[in-house]
Amino acid sequence: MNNMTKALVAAVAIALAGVAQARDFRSSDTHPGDYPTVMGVKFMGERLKELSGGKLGIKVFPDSKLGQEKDTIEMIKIGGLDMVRVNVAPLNNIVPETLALAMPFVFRSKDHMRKVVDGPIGDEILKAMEAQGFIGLAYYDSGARSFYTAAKPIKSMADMKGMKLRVQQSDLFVAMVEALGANATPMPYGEVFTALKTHLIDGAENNWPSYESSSHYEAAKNYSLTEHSMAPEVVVFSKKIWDTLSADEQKQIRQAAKESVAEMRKLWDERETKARAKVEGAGTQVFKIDDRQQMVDAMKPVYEKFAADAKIKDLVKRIQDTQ
Ligand code: GTR
Repeated sequence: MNNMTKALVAAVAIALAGVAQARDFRSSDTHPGDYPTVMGVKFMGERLKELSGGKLGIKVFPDSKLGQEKDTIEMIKIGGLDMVRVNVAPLNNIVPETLALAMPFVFRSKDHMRKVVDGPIGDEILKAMEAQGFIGLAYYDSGARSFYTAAKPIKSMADMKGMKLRVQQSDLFVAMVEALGANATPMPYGEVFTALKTHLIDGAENNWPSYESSSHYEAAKNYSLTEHSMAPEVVVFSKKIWDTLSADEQKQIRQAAKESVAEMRKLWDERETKARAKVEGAGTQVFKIDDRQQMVDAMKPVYEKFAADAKIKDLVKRIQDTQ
C-alpha cells in the first residue's frame, strides 16, 4: 500500500468507527408526525447531530407508538426510554413543582407564560424534576386549553353542572373540573376520541391544535373559550441514561433542546391559527363564556388544596407577580 492508500484506509476506518458509534436517542410523543411538538424534537435532533459532529441524534416515535404519556413517563424513570415530550399535567402527581405551571388561570397570556418558563422559575421547575429521575431540558408551547362538548355547549359555568368531562391524568385537573361543577374522568389522550363517539363522556378540554389533530372536533363540535389552563409542554430526558453520558454530550443535548424552542414556537403559532380555521370550516361552533370570572373565583379551593405547600405557594405567587 502506498501512503495515499494507507491514509485513505485509515480515513475510512475512522469514518466507519464514527458511524458505528453514532447513537440515536429514542423520544416518544403522543402527537402525529407533523405536530409542532414532534417537529420541535426533530429539529432538536438535527441540531444535536451538528453539535456532536454526527455522533448523536434523536429518533422520534410519534402517535403514542411507544405508549401513552403516563406509561412513557414511567419508562423514562427506569431508563427504559431515553426521552419524551409530554405536557406538564401528567407530571403533576410525580413532580409537585410542576403544579405551579398547571394551576388554572395562572397565566394571563401567552407572553406571560413564555416569560415565566424562559426565566428562573422555569429553570427551577426543570431542576426539580431531577429528584424524580427526569432531566428537564426545555419547555414547549401548548397554547390555552378550553372545554369542548358533543351535545350541549358550555356558555357559562352553570352549563357544566353534572357534565362528564375528560381530563389528563392529574389530580389537579380532576379537582379543577369538580370545582366547576362537572364530573372529571381522567383517561389517556388516545382513548378520548372513542369515549366522545360512544358518549362515555360529554366533552373534554384542549388547545386548538390538539382538538384538531386528534379529530376530537368531529365528535364534539362545541368549543367554549374558557381558556382555563396554559400548562406548557416539556422535553424530558431519562436521568438514568443521562448519567451514563459524558459532560460534553450532556451539554450538546441541553443546547440542542434550548435551540429547538424558538423553532417550535414559530410552528406552534402557525398551527394554532391553521387548526382553528380548519375546525371552524368543518362546523365547530365557538362560544364565549358569559361570566368567566365566576370560573376563576371557583378555583379558590383548588388553589387552597394544591398550592398549600409553601414551595408551590411561593412558585405560584412568583408566577403571578411576573410582569
Ligand atoms: C395535549 C398535549 C399532550 C397531551 C394531551 C392530553 O395538549 O400536547 O401532551 O397531554 O394534551 O390532553 O392528554
